[in-house]
Amino acid sequence: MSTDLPASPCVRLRIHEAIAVLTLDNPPVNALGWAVRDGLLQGLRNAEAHPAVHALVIVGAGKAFIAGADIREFGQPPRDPWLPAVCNAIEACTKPVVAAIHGPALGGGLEIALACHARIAAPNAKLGLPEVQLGLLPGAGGTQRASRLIGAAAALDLMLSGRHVSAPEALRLGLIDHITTMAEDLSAHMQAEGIAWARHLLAERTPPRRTGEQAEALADRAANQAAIDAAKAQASKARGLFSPLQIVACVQDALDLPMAEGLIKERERFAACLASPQRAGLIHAFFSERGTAKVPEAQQGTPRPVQHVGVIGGGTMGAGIAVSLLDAGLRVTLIERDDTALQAGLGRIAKVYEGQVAKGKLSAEAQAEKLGRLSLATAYAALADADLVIEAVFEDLAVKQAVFAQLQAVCKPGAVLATNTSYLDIDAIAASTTRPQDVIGLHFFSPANIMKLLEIVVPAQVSPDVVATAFELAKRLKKVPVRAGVCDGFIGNRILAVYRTAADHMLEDGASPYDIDRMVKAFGFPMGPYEMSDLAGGDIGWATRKRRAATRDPKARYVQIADRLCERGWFGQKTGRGWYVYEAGSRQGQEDPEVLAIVEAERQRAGITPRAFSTDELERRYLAAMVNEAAKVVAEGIALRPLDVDVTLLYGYGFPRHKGGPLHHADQLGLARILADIRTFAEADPLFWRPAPLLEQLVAEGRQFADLNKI
Ligand code: T1G
Ligand code: NAD
Repeated sequence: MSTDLPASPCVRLRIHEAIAVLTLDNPPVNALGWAVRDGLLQGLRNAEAHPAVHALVIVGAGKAFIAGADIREFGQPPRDPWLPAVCNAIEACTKPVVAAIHGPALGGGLEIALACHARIAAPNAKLGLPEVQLGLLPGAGGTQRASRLIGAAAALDLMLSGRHVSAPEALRLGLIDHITTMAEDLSAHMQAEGIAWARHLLAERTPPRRTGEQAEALADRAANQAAIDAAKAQASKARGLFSPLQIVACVQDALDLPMAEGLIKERERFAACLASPQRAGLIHAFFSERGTAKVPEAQQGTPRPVQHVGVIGGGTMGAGIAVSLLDAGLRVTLIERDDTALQAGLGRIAKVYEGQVAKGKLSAEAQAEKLGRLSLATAYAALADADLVIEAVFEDLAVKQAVFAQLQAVCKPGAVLATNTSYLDIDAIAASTTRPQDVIGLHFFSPANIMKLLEIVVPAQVSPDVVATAFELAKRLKKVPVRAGVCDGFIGNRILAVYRTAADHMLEDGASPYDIDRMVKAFGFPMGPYEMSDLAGGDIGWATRKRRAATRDPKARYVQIADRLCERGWFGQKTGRGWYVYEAGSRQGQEDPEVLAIVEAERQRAGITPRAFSTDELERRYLAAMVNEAAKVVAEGIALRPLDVDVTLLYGYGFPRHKGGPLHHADQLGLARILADIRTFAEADPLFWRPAPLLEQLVAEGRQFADLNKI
């Protein structure tokens, strides 16, 4: 027999024969927004005071336990009750409280569970403290309770990696006490399992076991201190990230201080993280990467079924794309020009899996299963029943149009025809076929089986179904999709070309390529433009510059330094030298005085007297060029919103995630300052530094790029 007690919009309270069940119901992930916190605290108080209640169970409705604090509330004025107060009330409850977990129990969600006196989980549970990924730390007692329950090493691993652990690992760690069976309606199932576990505790007369009072895991002081010292050393290397070191300091407190004091210190450090611009940048990245898939065509179109995918060209990209498709469980047919090239393509694919097996990341059975779904052919007829084909042949319009001519002849009606071109005009490729409505751009990034970004390039005549199919495919490949319009270089490569040109201008005007790379790395990128060129191969950029020579504005400044290196065959890592010199087999480049000599000679040829650049000026010019071109890309609709540019640079070009992307960062710096910089730089080069009208408009109206990010 069960009785309902007064509840709140997001929290139901029902008594089942002496066991009170608090069900959190705040779709989609039961985030702990104000109403949930308030309802939970009220419910807890009501149940604790109710004479017929002997124990409590907390469970989530729907597919999740609790995915944490409501991230949308950060940066808003805080409202009582605060989550720490709710957790402390649960822990202090005089009656046993059981957390019955299914699906995600993350951040504040796991902190709620840690404050409970017992935790049981379904086999699909995912537990974690991922706050570091948002520039925060577990600020509702998580740093103190997790350390006391599982020890410093395990707690630090969870909090510094932000990874989600499975139920079996959580049991091994001591995060949970029991794993239940699986069921269709897991919320109802976990309610029943929770009630059973509470009855078991009552039968055992087990008093509430308060995590904050646990001491065993921290008993071995030396071992815990060693773990903290190791984590501190690691966190100090985290390229300027703020919250990791705060997390380590909290765990040190857990080892040194009584619980109450540790909680106070945790709150102080949480507030410091909250105030850090890194929090805003990382939360912007969190919601932006979830926003890029919200495109008009996703509403208008219906994805077509995709099971069999053809890949034309088994080179660097074709092979990586094939691996990505096989990893997603799809059937793949690889087409190459001839058997030799086909075997080379197969070799590239097989090499990826051999590497994974060798590292123990893939079993031989799984390797065989994936390769079992791969077919090879030189005849396009093999694609007659393909649902989708991705072309990744040489970057030459005529070669690609010839491929599409063959595809339109053999592929079934409704098959999606995609190109992986980096720069070419996809409208021209589509127009060369009789089925332009089926042609789309799927621009993967190298290595295609690793890089998460996928630019989905939407030509003029494509049908919404085909765009919807592309976004559905991106989800299956676990890629972060960004919708892009057709232009030279789409979103990412177009903006890259401009900030790279700004770097070349600074280089010719007196800056060292090595200082520029150092500045870019200090800013937070994994590498600078010249290191990046050496990694990707200077010959690719050279081919692009040659292709563009015919249409380049004769009035535009053109720096020839890179051409001088390419004329010498100095393409970078693949030739042992480029902007840097590479010892055989090493990817670590050494600065090259011969390159500096070539630069100096080019300055003389161009009649330029070199001048000094401060690191600040290098950074301001590099960023201003990026933001100015990005504003043009948004204004032209090549990118739907500024967040699409941010996600593209974050996932495809190494823009530091804690800065949120170039346009979020520009808002943080102040658009007026950036526009003023551009106008200053334009005095010497008005053509390159023509301010983007959108940037001028936003500054004039006192608005930001963020105002254009309506999802
Ligand atoms: N707050 C607000 N919205 C959230 C949310 C959250 N915590 N988690 C998810 N959403 C939204 C998301 O934006 C999307 O919305 C929808 O839910 C589905 O999410 C005090 C400080 C849980 C593993 O970091 O990792 O607690 O786009 O598309 O792939 O110490 O969401 O549909 O409008 O990602 O199935 C810590 C964040 C918070 C977990 C589900 N918690 N979430 O993945 O769906 S900080 C987190 C996730 C904290 C305390 C601290 C994932 C997921 P929309 P989704 P999914
Ligand atoms: P690649 O030279 O490594 O591979 C191209 C492959 O296509 C070769 O194996 C070649 O044999 C094959 N091929 C050529 N013509 C063919 C035809 N008619 N039929 C079947 N196969 C044919 O080149 P890549 O680096 O893989 O680039 C492929 C495409 O991907 C290009 O459009 C390029 O711009 C684009 N892309 C490259 C990168 C990158 O970083 N390399 C990144 C994104 C996109």
